[in-house]
Amino acid sequence: PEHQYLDIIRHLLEKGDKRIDRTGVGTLSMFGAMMRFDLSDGTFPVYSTKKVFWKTAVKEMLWFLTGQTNIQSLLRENVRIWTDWPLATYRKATGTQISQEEFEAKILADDDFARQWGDLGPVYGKQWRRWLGADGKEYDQVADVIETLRKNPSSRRMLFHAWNVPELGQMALHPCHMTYQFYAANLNGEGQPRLSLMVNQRSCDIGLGNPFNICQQAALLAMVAQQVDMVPGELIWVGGDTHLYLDHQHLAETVLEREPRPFPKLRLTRRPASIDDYRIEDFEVTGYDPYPAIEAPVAV
Ligand code: THF
Repeated sequence: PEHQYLDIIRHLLEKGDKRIDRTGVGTLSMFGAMMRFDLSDGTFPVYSTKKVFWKTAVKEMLWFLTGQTNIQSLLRENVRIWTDWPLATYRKATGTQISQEEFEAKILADDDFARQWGDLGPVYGKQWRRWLGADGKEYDQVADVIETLRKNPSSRRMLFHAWNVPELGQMALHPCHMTYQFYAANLNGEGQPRLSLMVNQRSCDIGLGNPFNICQQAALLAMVAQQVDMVPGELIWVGGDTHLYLDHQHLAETVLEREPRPFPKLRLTRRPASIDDYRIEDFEVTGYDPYPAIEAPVAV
């Protein structure tokens, strides 16, 4: 199953279209990629060919689910993957060369500073949980999907979306993983229904972002399935502009030299009362045996 990931990387190295992207770093790019992971036996798709910090990725997903968009709450969980964007804004606005550590310390210590400089705008969490309609109402798309899964699980309308066109300009970054669509099967059969999730991602950093996205999306599927008394089925991931940053070629070559090991297993250790009540301690991952981590810079 991890071969799907390695095949995309190999394809990008061999046939990727070389271009200069928004960040100026440059990429090898392809359009249209798909991976499918069968999670029905408890598989947790965390790649082995480089160490993936799956707890950080799952914490990011839990942060999306809170509806928050300020990096302060992420930093409290010691997740630093979103700092670069507010940091770049702060440096540009103030003309100072404050270090990342110093900036993060200020965000943590000073709520006013965090309000002014730590917010990413109406990114994922806001759109998922509090999409502001033209009617002035806020829409909780995640709660709606869960309700539909309980009441009408054969529905073809079970999805949430982050691409809120009028608000794109206020976001620190346009949504990369955009739509999350759910599908329930085996509704009349023996045993529990099987819940699958398809994610559409318009833009994918295959070296850094994708390993995070895949395991956090599997974690989301596990949580939603548990909440609606189903078992996880498949995670289907579809990528639009799928690219390898030119400064990630060492990462690409290293993972291709490594023989993938079996995926670990995920077990949720309790059944929280709602989708809002999960904590990182609820995720028990066994059998994860990765090769060493590979450092790579993130393009901002
Ligand atoms: N921008 C770019 N260029 N790539 C991305 O993957 C990306 N994201 C989010 C928003 N913009 C993006 C940010 N997500 C790491 C992982 C995910 C990120 C950003 C950075 C990262 O540096 N991971 C390292 C270290 C992890 C750690 O320090 O805990 C790693 O080795 O995995 C895609 O959603």
